[in-house]
Formats: sequence, C-alpha cells, structure tokens
Amino acid sequence: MTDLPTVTAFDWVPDFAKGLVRDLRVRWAFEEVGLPYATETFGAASPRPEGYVQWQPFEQVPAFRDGELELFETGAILLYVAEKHGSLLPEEEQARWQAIAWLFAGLNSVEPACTRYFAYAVFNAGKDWAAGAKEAVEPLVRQKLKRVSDALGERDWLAGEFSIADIMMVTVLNGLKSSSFVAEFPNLAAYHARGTGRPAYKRALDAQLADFDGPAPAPQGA
Ligand SMILES: N[C@@H](CCC(=O)N[C@@H](CS)C(=O)NCC(=O)O)C(=O)O
Repeated sequence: MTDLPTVTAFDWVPDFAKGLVRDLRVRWAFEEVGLPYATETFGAASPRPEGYVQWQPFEQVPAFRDGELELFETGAILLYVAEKHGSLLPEEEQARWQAIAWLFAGLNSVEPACTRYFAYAVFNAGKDWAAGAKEAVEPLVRQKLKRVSDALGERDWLAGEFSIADIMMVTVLNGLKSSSFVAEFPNLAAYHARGTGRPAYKRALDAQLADFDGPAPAPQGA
C-alpha cells in the first residue's frame, strides 16, 4: 500500500495493444503536472483482484485512488487531476468548457468509431465476418476525423492551450495506429505527433511499457 495516487494497469498485453491501454492517459496527466504516482498491476486475462469490481464496476483498467478517494473512467480521472492540481485546463471560462467538451467528444464522439475499427481490423482480424464490418465502419471513422480536423484547423491544441482534452484525443487517435486514417488529415497527423512528442507523453509510455513485466497468459487449451 502506498500514499501516492495509484492507477491500475496491466502487467502484460499482446504487442498490438502496446500504447493503447487507457491507463496511459492518467500516467500522461501525472507526468504533465510533474507529480509521482504508483501503479497496481495485474494480468489482463487474469481474474481481477478481490473486490476490484467495487472499485471499477466493469473490471477494467484504469481505476484510480488518491487517499480516500476512488474513481474510475479515464475522463473523470483526467478531470480530477486537472481540478486537483489547477493545471491542464484553461482558466478562461469559454476555453475551459471547450476543453471539457472536447474531452467528452474524444470519449463519446470519436473513440467509439475508432474502437469499432480496431475490433474489426485488429482484434478480430481473420474472422470471417470482420472484413465486411471493417469496410462498413471506415467511412464513419473518416467522417469523425474530418470533423476533428476541421475544428482543430491551424491551432496547436483543441482548446487553445494544451489540456486534458488533448490527452484524451491524442490517445484516442492512438487506437488507429494500425491504419493510415490519421495521415489522411495533415493537421491531425501533426497534432498527433505534437502530442506524442511531448516529453511527458514519452515518460508515461515508457513507464507503461516497463510495467509489462508479467507472464504472457498460457495458450488456451494448454
Ligand atoms: N471507458 C473506460 C474504458 C476502459 C477500458 O476499455 N479498459 C480496457 C483497457 S484499455 C480494459 O480494461 N479491457 C479489459 C476488459 O475489458 O476486461 C475508460 O475510459 O476508463
């Protein structure tokens, strides 16, 4: 047990999932504000620690604890970190709410299309129904990216200054890493590179990769 804010994470994932596990968002926020955090890890395919469902109702990662306070959902955790540390959200009211709107847009308007694409193109690749489903979702992914690209325009960040909205959107776009969708929109590709080029992002990713020190699950049927 530690006094540090704590994030749950996996101790092993297959290569295709590296850089995609959502505790990266929380790690990145802590790296941006320059504060230490701890991780509690377990196997993605293992039974969850006892009582975990009371902490994270869907038994997913990340869950988050800071002292007595327990939270789940990356959007809520990012808002908590920003509010608690008075950072990663603009001060000015319109820009602040714009950032919060984009945080939700990342989660609710863009991520579902990206997740579906990933499910068809990567996770279920090879299944007889997946190719058709992948083709069917591609226009939706393009439409969402075009809308983000148009709204972003020539700005560096979604709400003017770097914020939790960008932590969300950049990591949502990570979910398309197996495709070339983002490259179709040069300002979005530059935005994604700007986000993933931040030293705090690199530290967060390195820390996540270093936590993948657990055993790969035994092959099914073994
Ligand atoms: N909406 C949740 C999604 C969390 C989520 O999908 N976590 C994935 C890892 S990135 C997970 O734990 N998957 C394993 C499972 O569902 O059992 C959030 O943003 O926190």
